[in-house]
Amino acid sequence: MLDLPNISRLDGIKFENYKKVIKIDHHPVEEQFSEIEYVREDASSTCEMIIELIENTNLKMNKEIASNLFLGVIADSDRFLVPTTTYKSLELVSKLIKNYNLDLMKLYNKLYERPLDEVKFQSYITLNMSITENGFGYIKLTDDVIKEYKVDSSSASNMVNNFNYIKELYAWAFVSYDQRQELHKVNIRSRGPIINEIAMKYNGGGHKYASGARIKNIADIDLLFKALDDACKEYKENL
Ligand SMILES: [Mn+2]
Repeated sequence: MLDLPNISRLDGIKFENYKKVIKIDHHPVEEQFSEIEYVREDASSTCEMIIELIENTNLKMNKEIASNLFLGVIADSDRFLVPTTTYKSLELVSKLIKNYNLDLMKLYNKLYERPLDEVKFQSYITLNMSITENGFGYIKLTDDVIKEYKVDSSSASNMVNNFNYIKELYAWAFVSYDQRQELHKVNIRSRGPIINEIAMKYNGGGHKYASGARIKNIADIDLLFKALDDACKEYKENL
């Protein structure tokens, strides 16, 4: 299990089907769910931990593995924008690029190319997001809108990082409905207020500035928004 602080955030596979589980993660510890847990909160990405692990053991590395780990570091550290980024993160990646002659252009194209519909959907969010006077931005994305822009509900989650460094925003949350699991998925980001403690109260959690929550009862969404808005207010007052 990679990059996962609690089982409730696991998607797609059944945990019970596996005899042995190893967790490698860089989120603040929330629960222990496997025999071996290797967690380092100071790592900017989970893949950075794996690169180091391979370097210090006789585990194998080749160009394909190096390429995938490179993509993992870039995606998970949000291009080295997360506050846990250090010279070490860049050094580990730098060695991969050198030793395996990675074609960055090709890899970035693979990671960042996206359909025009998704870009239009991002514009829709920008135009329709509500922003409070305390600097909290939020939007509830309905199935109709998601259908209209021909994206899926996970596209909304992927887009949340693109709203960083907006002057009027300290924290922002996007909500979409997950039909399969019958719950509302909330993706939250911040560039000031601590949000993971708030998200943990709503079946979620994550990093200080990047968290998620899963909500069954629709009334809880407004309670979560209120708590996030209060956190923005407090942050703004102490700037
Ligand atoms: Mn991560």
